[in-house]
Amino acid sequence: MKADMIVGIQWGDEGKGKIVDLMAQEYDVVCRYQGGHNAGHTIWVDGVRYALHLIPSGILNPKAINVIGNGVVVSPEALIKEMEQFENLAGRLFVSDKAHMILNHHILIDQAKEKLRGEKAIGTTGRGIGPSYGSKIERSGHRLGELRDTTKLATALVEFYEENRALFGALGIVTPDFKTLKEELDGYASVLLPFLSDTTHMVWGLLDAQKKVLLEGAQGTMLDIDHGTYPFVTSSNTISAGACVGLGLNPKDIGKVTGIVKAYCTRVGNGPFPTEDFGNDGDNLREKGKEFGTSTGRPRRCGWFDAVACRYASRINGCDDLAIMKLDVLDGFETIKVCVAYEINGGRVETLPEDLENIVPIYEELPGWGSVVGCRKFEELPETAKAYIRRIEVLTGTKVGLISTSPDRNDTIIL
Ligand code: 2SA
Ligand code: MG
Repeated sequence: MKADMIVGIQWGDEGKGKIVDLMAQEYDVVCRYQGGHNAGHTIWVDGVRYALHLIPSGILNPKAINVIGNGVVVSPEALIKEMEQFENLAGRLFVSDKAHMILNHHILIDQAKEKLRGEKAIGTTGRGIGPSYGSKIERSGHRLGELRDTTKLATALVEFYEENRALFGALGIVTPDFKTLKEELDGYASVLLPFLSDTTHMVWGLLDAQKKVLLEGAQGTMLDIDHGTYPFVTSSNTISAGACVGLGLNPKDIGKVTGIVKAYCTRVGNGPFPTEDFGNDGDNLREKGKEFGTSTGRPRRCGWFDAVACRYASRINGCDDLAIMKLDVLDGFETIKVCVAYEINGGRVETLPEDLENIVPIYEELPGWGSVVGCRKFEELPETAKAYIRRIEVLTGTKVGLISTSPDRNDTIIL
């Protein structure tokens, strides 16, 4: 069996939560492969609110197995807090013992560095994501499996704090004493050790046993550490290829890839955003789309659909189709703009350049519509909304497989 995947196409917050929640009902296994608790979505089930940051969405399907792969950076504290929302996790949640930990100093360094960057701040979520991945790449990180020997781990950490005393001192980070550190790690170990396992062999086994596996991407393509708008990116490979590395799969294990896009664009944090609208349209999109971050509550920057960036993202992820989210947010706009190319130094460019800073989007204007709220069949959409969808398919070279017409799970058009 091959694993299917959903991946963010823009700058995160595309509405992956609704799709994964919808799809998780049909899958036996749901896996996360990158990012950490910088991701986040809220799911309502029978009037109860669940906030998910690290635990895959399959947790709301009582029959599904959930895997946090080696490519995820795990804050033991955040994971434990999230686990407290659920009962009977044994046998339903498995966490790779190779996943790197986000420890206190990573969070403090993340926040201190952002302050030092001043106007050049990336606008991180302040959750220690970058410093934890940094330690991993630099080979000084600590994996969850090390919680099996907390004396050894606490000793290594005290040594590490000592070695970096000058730097940490300048950042106002206090060296914890061995006893406090060991107690903290013992607390993590007592909850998490039963959930640690070799998730790579486990997922292979599940695929071989013909189980349906869903891979759940976090953030979006334009935030990819290699292929996004560096340095204004997150510290992981958010594109589909990241799933191979972050779970121990090979490219042949991957089946259908669905790219999730909003019918317009948003971005939270700093960095280039060609189609950002600073006027009324941007404000309208933010109000109507309730565009405020789930993890940090920050207002999102808003603008029009960028078909150039989407075509690039679709190619790099190998998208079989696109799911267009929040089409209803475009209700009531007289005209809807789509970016079809960029103007760079007076010339027209139709591919994504390395530097997105000094470009002017070239728009095509399409007629708007009254309302698409609650449409559940393509035929029910106003003609101008159908034309918008068809135009996106042509411009991005990717077919649209799903359209969301309200936050309700059922207000979804499957094509
Ligand atoms: P970090 O904290 O190091 O990852 O921040 C680096 C940049 O990445 C951005 N970032 C995000 N942008 C949008 N959504 C994010 N998470 C979603 C949420 C979850 C999702 O709803 O919170 O869609 O999967 C997210 N995470 C990181 C951040 O703003 C910085 O620009
Ligand atoms: Mg989100």
